[in-house]
Amino acid sequence: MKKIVLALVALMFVAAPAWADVDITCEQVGDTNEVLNVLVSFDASSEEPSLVRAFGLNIQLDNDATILEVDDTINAGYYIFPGTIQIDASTGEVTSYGTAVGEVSDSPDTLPGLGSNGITIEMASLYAPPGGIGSPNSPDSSGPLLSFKVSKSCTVTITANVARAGSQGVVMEDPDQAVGVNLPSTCDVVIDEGPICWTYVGQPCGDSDDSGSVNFADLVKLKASWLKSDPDPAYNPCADFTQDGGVNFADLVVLKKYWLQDVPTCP
Ligand SMILES: [Ca+2]
Ligand SMILES: [Ca+2]
Repeated sequence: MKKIVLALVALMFVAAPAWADVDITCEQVGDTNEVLNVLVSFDASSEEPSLVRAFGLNIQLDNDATILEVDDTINAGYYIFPGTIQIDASTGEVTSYGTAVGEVSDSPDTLPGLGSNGITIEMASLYAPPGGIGSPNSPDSSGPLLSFKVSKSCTVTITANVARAGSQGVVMEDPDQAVGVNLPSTCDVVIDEGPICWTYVGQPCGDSDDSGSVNFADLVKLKASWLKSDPDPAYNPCADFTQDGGVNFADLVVLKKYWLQDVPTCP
């Protein structure tokens, strides 16, 4: 009898996956408007047996700063975006992998998205056969997850999106595996504040007023600031397309280059 009990205990021990620890961190990686300035990383490497299958995280800024852009391509393993992926129903082919930024229409507790101060991230891996580290196409067990760009200084808080990934914010490859997720309480981003118009997507291409195109209105602003520099009150930073503190020939060159063009995004 004792042997049977021991055998059962041994079986249970084998069957129950080890506890997994997943650390999620965020850090500032740049201090200008030129770069994606916040990096979110993860580390699930402290325990061997399992990998993260999916992340569902809320990223919230503490003030009216906005999230302008997300790069969800920096981790090759977590390239499936269940909230926005599009699949052709007749062929089963993926027609668009979408974006990691979840849509409110997909789940009601989703944060508003790009252009607001909160986004919900949903990223998943897809590899087969399941089997953990070393299986074909398995993702890394640690590394960068995504980066994003905020418009001004703020404090970032990352929490679990419960509807998408449960109270821990991650789904393990083995759904029975107990997991403890360490989310950062906060992560401060300090940006050398530029004028708000420097965050307009087309401003570096000559769109001083965020109208989406470069035209006479932008030329008028450039002319009014011509050869003026900060802190001259006549200096209008919105007409400073090179964002170097002065309006001069270099800014005129930019305006000329994109003259009468639409610049919804600036290359
Ligand atoms: Ca314009
Ligand atoms: Ca300039």
